[in-house]
Amino acid sequence: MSMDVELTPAGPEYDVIVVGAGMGGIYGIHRFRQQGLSVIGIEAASDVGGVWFHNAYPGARVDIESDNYCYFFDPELYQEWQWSERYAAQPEILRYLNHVADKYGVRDHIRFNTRVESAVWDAEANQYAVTAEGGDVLTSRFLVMATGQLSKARKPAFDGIDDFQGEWVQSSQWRDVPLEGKRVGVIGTGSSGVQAITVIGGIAEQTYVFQRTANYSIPAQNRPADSNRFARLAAKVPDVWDEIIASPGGLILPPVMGKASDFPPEQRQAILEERWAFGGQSLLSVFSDQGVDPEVNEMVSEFVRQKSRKRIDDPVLAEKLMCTTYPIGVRRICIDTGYYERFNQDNVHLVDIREDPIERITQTGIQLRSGEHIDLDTIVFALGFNAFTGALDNARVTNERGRHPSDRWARGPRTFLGLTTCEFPNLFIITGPASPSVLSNMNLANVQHMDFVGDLIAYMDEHGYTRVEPTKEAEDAWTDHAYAVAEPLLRRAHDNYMVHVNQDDGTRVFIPYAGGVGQYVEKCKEVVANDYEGFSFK
Ligand code: FAD
Ligand code: N01
Repeated sequence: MSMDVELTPAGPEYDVIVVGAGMGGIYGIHRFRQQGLSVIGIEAASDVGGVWFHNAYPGARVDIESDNYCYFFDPELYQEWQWSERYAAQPEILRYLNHVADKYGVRDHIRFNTRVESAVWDAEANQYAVTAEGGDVLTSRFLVMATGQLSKARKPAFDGIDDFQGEWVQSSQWRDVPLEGKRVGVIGTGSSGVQAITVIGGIAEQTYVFQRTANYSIPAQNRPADSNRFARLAAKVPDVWDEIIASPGGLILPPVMGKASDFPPEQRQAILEERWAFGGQSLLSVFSDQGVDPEVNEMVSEFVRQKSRKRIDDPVLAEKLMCTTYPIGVRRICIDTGYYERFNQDNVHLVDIREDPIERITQTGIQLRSGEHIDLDTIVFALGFNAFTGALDNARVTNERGRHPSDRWARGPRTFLGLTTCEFPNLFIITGPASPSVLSNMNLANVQHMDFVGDLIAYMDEHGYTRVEPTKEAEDAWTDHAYAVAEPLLRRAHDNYMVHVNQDDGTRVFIPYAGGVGQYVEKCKEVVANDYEGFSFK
């Protein structure tokens, strides 16, 4: 097959088309090429990086330690890139991803500035016909959707937005907008908002934070990277990979301590203090029962609130910033580098839009329901994503019956291993629903999925198979298992982008796989060891 990336209307044939050139796509293209497959990547953006290309808002950085959130497949790569900070910021991560793309010659195999508009399975030819923006059609035996679970931004849909005469921007599609000396409004206080506000609050003349739901935010305890730790990890890269891939979240964290009731109150407090000092995600898994027992969870939540209140000078304001509407860990926790302290500045203002909602955007700012008007030069929307299905739906993957994957998912996603779904042969949805996905280190999640797909294609080629899809039994069993694992979790009971709610009867489906990375990887290994049990081949 031709490796020529110049496309003709008829389209050359590829073994694999990889849609998306984020962390997953970059690795997938390299991995598949390494095993001798012909591959083309198609990316809507002008360059590699995915999330780290698009989310270039001030303050964007990782929420897990950078020496875990990177590639381990080549020890030389690991050893030659020393992160400057414990939690690297977006520009450094984007530089790293560019470095990886260059080192492995990935960029030459990507068609940039090209959005996939549809991908239709041709059952007779056993191939996908992928229509790119502009009308070019490319065909491939396998379709790998590395389009990201958090890549389709939730659009701002406020009345009057078109009237605004200042500039507005979405955190997830960042472009430079005037901030210095300006009155800036930020709407949204999830991880993106918290990070952006922390930095914008130090740049803008006035910053207005429009908060609908207060979240928990924990200091990252960011600092320059520890060179001794780096040397230790770099000396044993494959072992570190083995360790993180067997862990619950796909990263090195202090261990879960057991049930809270195993410890007397003063020891519990001491453990929590230790975790606070460690920082970041570590407070989410202190006690084994904090995700299922409301009382234990409230003890951890209140510990975090007490610590957070002390960061804010004004006690009334502090209460408004405290999360009291859901238990800690139910949503992905915000990890910050000075968020609450920004509110101690006279020029950073909290606007509680739960109390006084946004009525409309005007020519000159934001009008609240009470009639109050806030004059603004710039508005930043950090409203989150149409997670899991947003980007997949946009690419209009279509089977021979004219259906799209999420047509089958009206009552919650149904997949085998969060990677494949019935009726869609040769389609792989990377870090998809019912895989650890957004609950884990997503670099690892991407790499593990791409390796699984690469091995599966090699197995098919060895056996002369041209078509693979999961059996209905395997999909049902995996979906049931994923639902059962999530059943006792507090997080299933609270609305957020990880929960699918059936409107007719209120049943709730927790979308990512909550059994942990280690358990998930064991299941994948078992499937492979049993000759890809759960898949049907032709
Ligand atoms: P993405 O990086 O989302 O890449 C998908 C690519 O597909 C994009 O470039 C997009 O343009 C392209 N694309 C989509 N649709 C099409 C189409 N139809 N045609 C062509 N191209 C298309 N995870 C962590 O584990 N730790 C973190 O610290 C962390 N921080 C994050 C910070 C932010 C601001 C965000 C938004 C997410 C963060 N995540 C984090 C989650 C993040 O999604 C993953 O870590 C990871 O970067 C995802 O990589 P990906 O390759 O799967 O997808
Ligand atoms: O999105 P979110 P995010 N009017 O959905 C508010 C990853 N990530 O981009 O809670 C007013 O969490 C909404 O309010 P409410 C990480 O996985 C990681 O921040 O619905 N407000 C909420 O405050 C994360 O989980 C990092 O009441 C509206 C906010 O917008 C995921 O990405 C950094 C509104 C959305 O929060 C998503 O995070 C960034 C409306 N109409 C992202 N609509 C790291 O730290 C929505 N909101 C690594």
